[in-house]
Amino acid sequence: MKKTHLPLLAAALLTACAPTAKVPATTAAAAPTEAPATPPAPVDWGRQADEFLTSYSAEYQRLYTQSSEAEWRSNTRIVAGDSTNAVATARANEAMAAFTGSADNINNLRQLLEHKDQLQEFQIRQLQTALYNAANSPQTIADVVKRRIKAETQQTEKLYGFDYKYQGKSVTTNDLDELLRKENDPKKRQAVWEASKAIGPTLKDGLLNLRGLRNQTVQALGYPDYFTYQASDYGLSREEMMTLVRQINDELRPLYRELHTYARYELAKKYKVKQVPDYLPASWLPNRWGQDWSAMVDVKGVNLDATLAKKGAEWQVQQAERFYKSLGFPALPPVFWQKSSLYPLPKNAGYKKNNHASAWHMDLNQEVRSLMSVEPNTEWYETTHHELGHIYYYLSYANPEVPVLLRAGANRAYHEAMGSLMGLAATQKPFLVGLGLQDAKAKTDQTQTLLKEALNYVTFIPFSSGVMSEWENSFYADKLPADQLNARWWELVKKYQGIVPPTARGEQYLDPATKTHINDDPAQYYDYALSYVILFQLHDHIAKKILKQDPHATNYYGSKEVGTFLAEIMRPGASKDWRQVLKEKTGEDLSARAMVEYFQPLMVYLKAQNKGRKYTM
Ligand code: X8Z
Ligand code: ZN
Repeated sequence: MKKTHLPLLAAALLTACAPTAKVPATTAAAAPTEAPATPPAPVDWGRQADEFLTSYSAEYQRLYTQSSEAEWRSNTRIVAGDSTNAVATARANEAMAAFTGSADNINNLRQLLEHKDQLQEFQIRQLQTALYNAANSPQTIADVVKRRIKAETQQTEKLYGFDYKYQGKSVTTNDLDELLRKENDPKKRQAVWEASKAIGPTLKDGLLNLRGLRNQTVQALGYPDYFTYQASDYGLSREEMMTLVRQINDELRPLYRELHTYARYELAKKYKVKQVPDYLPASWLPNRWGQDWSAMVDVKGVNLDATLAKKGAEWQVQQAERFYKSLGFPALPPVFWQKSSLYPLPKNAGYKKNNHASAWHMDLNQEVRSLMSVEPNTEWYETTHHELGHIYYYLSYANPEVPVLLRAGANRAYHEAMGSLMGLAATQKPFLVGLGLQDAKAKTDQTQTLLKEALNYVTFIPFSSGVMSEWENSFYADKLPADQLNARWWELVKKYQGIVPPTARGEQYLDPATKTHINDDPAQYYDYALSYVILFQLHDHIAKKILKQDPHATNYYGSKEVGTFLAEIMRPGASKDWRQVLKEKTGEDLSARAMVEYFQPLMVYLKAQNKGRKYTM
């Protein structure tokens, strides 16, 4: 989850743009008998827009900051049975909704946008953003918006207040993830996997309620459903977005098919199962949703986990900052270190916090924080780089050139791509050797390294562009019936990931809801699929054109040129068209070409490994 778009809403009537202030030039013209009247000045729409935006943005930023503060508390201090934070958060979000969704603001925005021909592009962009924000909180249906806000706050509390149990003891999601990476006994693995899904049913009523409220909210401003609303942020229709993610999935499918076959046989061997299953049991994979299988493979001569364990959790965050600094980015502001919540809570804390990593732009200016539960291992090492990508994106566009309303990524996927790119770069051998994190003399097998990467990045695509996007599209746009939620999920998991549950999962479960985004980052998961595609496009360009290195073996560390390249993408925020940014910076349109090319050498190896094996997808 990224906290870039908080619900936007609120209500100041901006006199400069009140309808009365916009007297069309022609209506005041008739006074023929009077002494020579000075001709009425035509309305200066550019100036009207400026005045409106100045006043709107100031109030927006103020309310956004209050909402962030309240949300931060709601996500970092979840006390069972205590509704103090929930009440305060609902209040702050309602205030914001009352402003961004006010009838006056909507009218003013629409009126100004009727005069696009007289406005500048960056004004139009801001007005459109404000109108997009209004659609999440239209005050014409204030009671629905209020109920949505309350329901979202309650869902967050349930989601992150849940007490996971394994073998009778309370465990964290970090504990469950670690067990899924390391446990070798298939029976125990199944129990761990089932423990990780126990939260699902507790979220069902809330999620169904939220579907209705989210759809109803955006319908008031003419969006047919919430999925369409989210896709429109890219300038795409729902159909166009689905076509795009299906195409990405198709392009990676041949490689995924090889990985799937390989994994079935290798894992059957590992778990000493004689009959190789046609579909992978979900509990065999080292991740709760089968979205990242990289822990399956250890590359000889590389043991990043062991290296990181020795360094400790704090070192990882500091190291990620050092990497960004080496490219020319500034040190993180002191407030980041003072106010972030970076590590797991002590067992006896007496409260819980959001267990999923996020980055927060508290005031749309220089106050940034991250919420993580960092432990020293490869997964958190990458996640730390990912979150700092968001943070440096925030800091980059929070500059006087970028108005508050355009302080966002070129699109949401760019925001996700930056830090993931740095995470990839920070695991490549020349980088690790350069920093003394890997023995320069150790021979490492390049194919195994590439396999491990594919098990991370390629396996993610059918999950993100397939399962998650298709399920949310069904859920919000196709009004998936309430008694088919889990059946649809597993139908998609089988079709796209080739994975099946270890035992039947009826409608008494709600496995999609175990993915935090389904609850609190709704109808946007394709952002991550697109971000991987963009990430490989950027990486390809950086490796070949800037560093003149093999994309499989780069070392970005210390390259100011790489830093400049990335900063130039981040600094303008959302003030440029995202397609144009990609074209200008890489010479390419959005495409999986670079990602497919990167993993192409693996195809030969996997085909050889899989020779004589049965393919099932
Ligand atoms: O949710 C995230 C980030 C949010 S800022 C940690 N990610 C996706 C996930 O965990 O499912 C990063 C990649 C995929
Ligand atoms: Zn993110």
